[in-house]
This record gives sequence, C-alpha cells and structure tokens, in this order.
Amino acid sequence: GDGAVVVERKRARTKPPGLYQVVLLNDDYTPMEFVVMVLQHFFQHDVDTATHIMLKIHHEGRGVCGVYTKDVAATKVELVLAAARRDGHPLQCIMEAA
Ligand code: NFA
Repeated sequence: GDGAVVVERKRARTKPPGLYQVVLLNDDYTPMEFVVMVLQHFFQHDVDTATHIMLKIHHEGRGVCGVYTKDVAATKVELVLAAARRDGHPLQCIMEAA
C-alpha cells in the first residue's frame, strides 16, 4: 500500500518506555556525606538539593533520587551499590515502577 500508511502503523506500535524511580533507603551506618556525594555524582543533584534529599531519607526512611527508563535506572542502582560496597557502607538502593 501507500508508504505513509506503513510509517503510521509502525509508529502506532512503538510503546512508550516504562519509567522507574531510583530510591535510596535509610540505614544507621552510611555517613551522611557519602549519601550527599552519591546524589551529586550519580544523580546530578547540586549540593543543596542532595543535602535536602539525604535528610528526607534520614528522617522518612526512603527518598527518590530520580526517575529514569528501565535500563538507565538499573545501571544507576548497580553503580551506587558498587560504590557503597567499595567504601564499606551498607547503603541500599532499589528501583520501583513509577
Ligand atoms: N542515617 C544515616 C546516618 O545517620 C545517614 C543516611 C542518610 C544513610 C540517608 C542512608 C541514607 N549516618
């Protein structure tokens, strides 16, 4: 059939990417300074925003670092966990469907 029809059918089948929140969980041992560094380095927050998010996690138990596509969120979780374990901290980082 007509070329424009083919283009339209293909676009209709392209599903929007699912979005995932990357969440940090509080613990009693990870230093506040390490959490602020993680929020700046891996999630591109400025120092004031990173400190605000860190304190929210400290007081409420969890906090959202950012919202990403599935693959990007999964990579950020792995990079955060690798950095935390390398420095000997028990920090937990998870992803959740947004
Ligand atoms: N609760 C930790 C402390 O008092 C700080 C922390 C904040 C840890 C956010 C994990 C996440 N050292």
